[in-house]
Parts: sequence; structure tokens; C-alpha cells
Amino acid sequence: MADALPTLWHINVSHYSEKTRWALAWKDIEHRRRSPMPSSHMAVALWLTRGRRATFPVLTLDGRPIGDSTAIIAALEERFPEPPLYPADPEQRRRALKLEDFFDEQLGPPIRQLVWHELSNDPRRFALVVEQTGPASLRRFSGAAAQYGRLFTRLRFGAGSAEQAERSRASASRHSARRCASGPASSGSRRCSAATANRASPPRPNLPAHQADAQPPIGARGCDP
Ligand SMILES: N[C@@H](CCC(=O)N[C@@H](CS)C(=O)NCC(=O)O)C(=O)O
Repeated sequence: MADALPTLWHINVSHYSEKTRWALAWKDIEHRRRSPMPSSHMAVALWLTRGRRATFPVLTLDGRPIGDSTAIIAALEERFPEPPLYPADPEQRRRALKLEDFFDEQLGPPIRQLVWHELSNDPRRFALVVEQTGPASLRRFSGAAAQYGRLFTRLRFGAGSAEQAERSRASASRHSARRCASGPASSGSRRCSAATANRASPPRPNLPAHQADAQPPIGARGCDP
């Protein structure tokens, strides 16, 4: 039904999914959530988007599947303009979208790889993450699920490779350094630092009752635009 509630197809332990959860919470949009087992989500994403995307999150909105967190937020902004997420001022808006792109495309992938790498070397902690964030049906089998998760993240993201982790570390620091160095000159923004990153970290919105089952955020931190 075209007027059914929006449905967010997401992964609990995913910063891209968290971004869309925050947007939905900020706008207080009533919606449903579905989180199939990570790794099977790629087939679900392909099915939902008729082959266009293999990643989560995907939001179905007014019967239309929207893949990619940036496109999801743009669609939410259009369909539910209040309260806005984008700055009204065109220059501020351009900077906000650029910053979004920077985190999504430059910093997100190497940091994700590093997180999986660290977890991959710490099976106990990996199992804990599965227990705390995996689909409820899997939690009883968290040991086996963690083993499967380690295998999947090794194959998909090179989580087991120290060389890949080194490349990710170098890429993340190179991109952050470039961003922080060019920020003030190119956009008049403040310099990034641990302090500004922590200050800029968006507060977790108070979730309305229909989102009470939401998972806690996994330590997201922002950087001054
Ligand atoms: N640019 C995409 C990235 C989404 C993404 O990478 N999602 C991960 C989960 S964190 C995924 O589905 N990965 C499957 C894959 O990379 O094949 C977005 O912003 O939504």
C-alpha cells in the first residue's frame, strides 16, 4: 500500500544505518524497522531495489525503495520537511552535504575496515558485538554467528589482513588531515580536534515510543563542518 508506514531496512551495527535512524528520530517519523541477518542483507537490498543496490540501509517510502543513506535523507527531507536537517542557507547546505559525502565516502570505509579488523583479532569481543547487536533470533547462537561474522568480514572487507588495516589507517589519517587542514581556509569552518569532534557529536535524540526497540548507537562521533 502506497500510504503504509515507511520501512527502514537496516543493520544495527552500521554507521550508515545509524545515520538514517538519527534522521528518522530527529524528524519523529513513525516507521517500521527490519533487520535481516547481516550478509543476507545484500540479497534483500538487491531484491528491494530490483537489482540497483546491494547495501543497507534501504528505506521504502510511499512504496518506493530508496537505497543509500544520503539519498534516504534527501528523500526524508523532501517528504517530511519539518524539522529540517539541511541548513536553509545555500552555502551552509553545500558545506553540510560535502561533509556528509566526506564521512560517507572517504572516512567511513577505512574506519569500518579498521573496526572489523580489530574485532576480527578479538573473537570474544566480536561475539559480544553479535550478541548485543545481531538479530534477536541469532543471539542464542552468538558463538557460531560470531564465527560466521568473522569469516564474512574477512572475505568482504579484508578484516583479517594486517596490510589492509595499515592501508585503511593511512587512508583515514590522510583524509582527516587533508580535511582538517583545508577546512578553515576553504570554508571558514573551525579546525577539527578531539575536542571539537566530541562537541560536534550529535546528541542521541530521545526516541519516541515506536522506536523504543532501537539499539544504542555504536559510538558515533562527528567533526566540525
Ligand atoms: N554509501 C552507502 C554505503 C552503505 C554500506 O556500505 N552499507 C553496508 C553496511 S554498513 C553494506 O550494506 N555493505 C554490504 C557491501 O558492502 O557489500 C550508504 O550511505 O548507504
